[in-house]
Amino acid sequence: MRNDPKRPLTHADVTPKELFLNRRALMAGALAGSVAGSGLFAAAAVAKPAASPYSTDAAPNALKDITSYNNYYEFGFGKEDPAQNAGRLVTDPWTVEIAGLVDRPGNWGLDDVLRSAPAEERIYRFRCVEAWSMVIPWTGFPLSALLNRAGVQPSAKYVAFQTLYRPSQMPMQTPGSGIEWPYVEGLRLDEAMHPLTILASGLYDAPLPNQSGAPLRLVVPWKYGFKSIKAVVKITLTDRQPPTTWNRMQPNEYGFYANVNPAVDHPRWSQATERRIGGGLFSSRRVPTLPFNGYGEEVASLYSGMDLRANY
Ligand SMILES: Nc1nc2c(c(=O)[nH]1)N[C@H]1C(S)=C(S)[C@@H](COP(=O)(O)O)O[C@H]1N2
Ligand SMILES: [Mo]
Repeated sequence: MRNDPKRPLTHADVTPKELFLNRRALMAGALAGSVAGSGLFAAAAVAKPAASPYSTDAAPNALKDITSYNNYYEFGFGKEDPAQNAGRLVTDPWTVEIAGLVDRPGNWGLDDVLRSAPAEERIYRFRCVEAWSMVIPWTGFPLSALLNRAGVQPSAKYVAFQTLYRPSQMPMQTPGSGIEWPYVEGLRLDEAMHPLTILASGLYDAPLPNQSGAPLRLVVPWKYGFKSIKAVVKITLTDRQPPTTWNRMQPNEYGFYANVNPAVDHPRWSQATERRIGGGLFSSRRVPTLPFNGYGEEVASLYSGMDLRANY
């Protein structure tokens, strides 16, 4: 599903030009009034990121779709709740603790985290387990670059991720919500090191909006959306498969792997097709769901010999 690596597309190629130029003008205005970060790549989220051969050539959803239809249970269970409520979250300063089986554990400031690699634009298909999908132009860098800087020890087998726990700004983080906070996720180490796996800090060349997981979220495009944990504050290298929020809540419906798989239905609905969000006249059109969300060429080998029905 890759494009020709000799000339990777950016969303400028597939976005109506007028919209794109407008956005650039807005961005320039916003930039003029703000102070860019100080590190080598610290301005990553606001500078024009490099195009990537890993981008799909499918047309990205409009920024409005991407930022008004969200799952972010810390801010409410409705799709419109995050856009309404996430604005109150304070994302600066931000620290990511890197812990566990690494040579250099500690608290890393966001600027330092973003300095791990130059920012790239990654236009990825995004498939929620609820059978809707979008195409999203992230700005990010490979998680592997950060893990390599932290120095992964040979005994590490998994990577655990944790979202911020701050009930004063995340109103659903209460004991009565039915969810055990903070939201946690995990990947096998080889999944975490795969070049498609990114930490995203931006969207459409601008810093990530709060409802999208600012200031830093994971994006794993071949897995159901719930694996792509938002507002990451802790990354732990471990030798044991870590607990994950949705698996803990409904283990028979949501597995640890959660690879997009049209052949394995959710107990309550089919996963064979998906509803592509947005598109005006074409809204609500259903398209076939692809194995590994269309990234099989890149990632299927990670699971050779595994029963993908048992390891859902
Ligand atoms: N911390 C946190 N991360 C989260 C979630 C959440 O509720 N809390 N929802 C997940 C789910 S179910 C999906 S589909 C995606 C949605 O990402 P989006 O709102 O940017 O499309 O975020 C995932 N990451
Ligand atoms: Mo989801």
